[in-house]
Amino acid sequence: MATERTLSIIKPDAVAKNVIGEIYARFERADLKIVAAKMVHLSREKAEGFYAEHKERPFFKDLVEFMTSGPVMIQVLEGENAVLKNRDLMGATDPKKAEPGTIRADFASSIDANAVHGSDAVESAAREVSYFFSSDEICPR
Ligand code: RTP
Ligand code: MG
Repeated sequence: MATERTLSIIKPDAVAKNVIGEIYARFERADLKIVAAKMVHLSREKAEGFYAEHKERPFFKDLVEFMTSGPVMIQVLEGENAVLKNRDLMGATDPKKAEPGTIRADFASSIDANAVHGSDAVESAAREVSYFFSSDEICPR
């Protein structure tokens, strides 16, 4: 297995619930290292650009509205198989369908307010990491 990087976002609902540390602890327990992090209140333009692949979907407007409703915590996770490992920790998009013990099962309240984002492939991870971080903001260790 290869060392990978993936982009993770703790969404406004989970930041508002004050569970950043609890979610970080899950990353650490799974041997994912946080190699970059920033808290940001996304602008509409930045959120629309991030979710551009979904711009024709019926939920796009609500998604952008939600992602700009409060600050988010954005991090780059590094480790073996990081992309899939983070998706497993997150659980299904709809928290009602998420496995018990996953981040979304434990902290999300709806398919919109679903606590976290994680890149879905190595290719999208590279694009998403560079969308938010310059190379000098990433600290491999
Ligand atoms: P994410 O990109 O946020 O990690 O979530 P995901 O891969 O599990 O889901 P994706 O299909 O990429 O959708 C992005 C976000 O859009 C919202 N969504 N709403 N109402 C709906 O049917 C619906 N479908 C997706 C979710 O908040 C999802 O996280
Ligand atoms: Mg996605």
